[in-house]
Amino acid sequence: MAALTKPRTKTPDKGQRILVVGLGTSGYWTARYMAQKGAEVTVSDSRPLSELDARQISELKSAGVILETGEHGEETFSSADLVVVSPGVPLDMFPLTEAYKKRIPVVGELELASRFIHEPIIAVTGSNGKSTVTAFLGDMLKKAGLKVFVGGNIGTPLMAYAARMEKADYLVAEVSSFQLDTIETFRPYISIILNISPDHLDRYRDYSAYVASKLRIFENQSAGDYLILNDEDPVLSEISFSPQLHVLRYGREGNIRRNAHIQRKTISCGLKRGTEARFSLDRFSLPGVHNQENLMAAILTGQVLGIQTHILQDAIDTFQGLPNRIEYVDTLHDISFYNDSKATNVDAAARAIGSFDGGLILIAGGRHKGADYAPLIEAGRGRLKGAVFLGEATPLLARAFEGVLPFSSAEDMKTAVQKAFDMASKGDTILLAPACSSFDMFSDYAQRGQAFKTAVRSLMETCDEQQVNTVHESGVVNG
Ligand code: UMA
Ligand code: ADP
Repeated sequence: MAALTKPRTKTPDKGQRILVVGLGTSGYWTARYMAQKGAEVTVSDSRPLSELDARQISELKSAGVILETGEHGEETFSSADLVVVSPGVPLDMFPLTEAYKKRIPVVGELELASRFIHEPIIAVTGSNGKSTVTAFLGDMLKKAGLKVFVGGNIGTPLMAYAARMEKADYLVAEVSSFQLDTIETFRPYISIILNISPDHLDRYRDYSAYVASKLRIFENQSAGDYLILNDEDPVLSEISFSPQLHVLRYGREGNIRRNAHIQRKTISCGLKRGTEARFSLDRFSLPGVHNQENLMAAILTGQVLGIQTHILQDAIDTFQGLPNRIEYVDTLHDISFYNDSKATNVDAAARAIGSFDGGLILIAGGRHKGADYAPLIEAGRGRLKGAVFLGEATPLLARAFEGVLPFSSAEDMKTAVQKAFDMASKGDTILLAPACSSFDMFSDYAQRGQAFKTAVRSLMETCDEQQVNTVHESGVVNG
């Protein structure tokens, strides 16, 4: 990946030529706000005009924004004073490389937005669990009577908050590695790193480059700021930090340096030794140990903000989770269906598998992201009894599962659900946990999750009692 130029970027002056690369939601809000601020804004998107949002195009044109569509022009990049890239734009893409050569500052939407935001930011990163924790924090802060903006990678860019001149008490921002690649001064009040495991290896040079990107979340934090991290994560537990930073650590097992741990369905959590409060997990509705880990990060955040223990407990008791994350769909003839379409990497899918006791049929596959599938087999020992693969990653998954357990492949989601059902017996669970991105067959993970739910519904309409009696018993994963 090309190195980013480091000269400090100024916030826009009147007439400053700002090039916004990509017209998704990040690009739209950036172009809109920068034009409003008096900059000369150009938006460049590689997609043809016909594929872009007509309403946004007309609004931006009225605001004087120049549009370049269908390709990125070299001259457009080399004549800008500042280039603002959308997170999905690869940083080694031509002609962005020409901007680096000319030492034109290149930043991302998150970086630029944060320069206009004066309220404290709680930033959540990690390979998995970001959206769940971000949404939980949003609910928790609202329960505490605080005004909160919830955005970033979860959906609404921080630039929208800046442009709309909102005034929240806190911003809760889900932050991706793509966004962290293009920060310079972004400084959260509280940073949370939930875990780091292989992901996006199709974009990064190697795993260490991806890890380095995640760790940038705290690079500008200093005295008075907080970093909350998962102390059981092999990467995170080994890092040393500036003594000015308040570092709070959590893990399932308790130890002397951890501020939070779990014991018999109770989380014990405190900013200082001897001040721990206890939180019951009896009414926490999210499945899996990983969600209990997520909760520790969120409770520590609540304690930093001084939120009362009974409000934190209420947030735990009432949070319903997000769709497409080990979401219960339905049960047909005593066979349950769960949708974890958001398990777009191997660790998330392995954690989903590990959340069930046994009798599990896995539906996995999609666009391969470069990771090894062996952890799925490890998590599946004693749990998985079969699998159905679909999408581009099918041959790679088949190679990994060969000789380990029965599997088949499917052309589409409807067939995958039918084949999984054919493998299942009463009491079993069918779990969609793809371990891959969805972009080979769907527009995103949500559409893939919807396709799964639709396939389950259609199976329910067509299936009769007869079918379930004909299914055979398969063995569980062995060896
Ligand atoms: N484009 C170009 N040139 C390129 C590549 C893309 O012009 O070389 C254009 C595309 O044609 C498209 C636009 O860029 O029109 C899309 O930009 P984008 O992909 O950055 O999309 P946004 O709509 O701005 O969404 C981004 C995040 N997308 C990505 O990181 C890929 C959204 O996260 C995020 O919600 C949003 O900003 C608000 O912050 C999505 C995501 O998949 C959900 N994130 C990844 C993940 O969670 O794993 C990191
Ligand atoms: P992200 O925004 O990081 O993608 P989500 O909350 O959307 O995170 O969850 C994505 C996937 O990761 C889901 O399959 C979910 O079940 C799983 N997951 C959630 N928390 C964790 C965690 N702490 N460790 C591993 N997987 C997790």
